[in-house]
Amino acid sequence: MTNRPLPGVAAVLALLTAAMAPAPVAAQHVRVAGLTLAKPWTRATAGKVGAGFVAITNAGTSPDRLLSATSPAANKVEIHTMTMDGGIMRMRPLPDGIAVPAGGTTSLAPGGNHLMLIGLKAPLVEGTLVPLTLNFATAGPVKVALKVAAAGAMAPAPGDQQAK
Ligand SMILES: [Cu+2]
Repeated sequence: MTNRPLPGVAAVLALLTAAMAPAPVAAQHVRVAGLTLAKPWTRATAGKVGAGFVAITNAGTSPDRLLSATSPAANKVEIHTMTMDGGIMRMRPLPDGIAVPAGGTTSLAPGGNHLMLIGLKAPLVEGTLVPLTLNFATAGPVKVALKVAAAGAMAPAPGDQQAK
């Protein structure tokens, strides 16, 4: 037995997944260059700022790094971390991005690291999809779509938990 991934199988699966996707931005689970981006989601808001979440798993043997992100739905997207400052949770940008270690998973989730969508051009409506491009040092740009959950949700909608 070997732990090495089978590139041929992964490529075929990626093609099948792409062929079955109903629209380019509808993918809920994206695999590219050894990275799997699972359950990209955000929350409904009528405000100008939103938070984006996704779990990034690196099945490869080399580390990668999420450097930046962009979305046509926002003026800019920052990568943020949450820190405790005198008992108060504060968030601050991570200008160097976030490491995605080889064989590891980097989770962007409520209460921790997240994507900050700043200057939303329209309200985020529950059930819709927000296009987003994640820029990785090695994998390059990866397009995902953030599924909009209810306002204040702490997890993606239940139906998305099984998304593959
Ligand atoms: Cu933030």
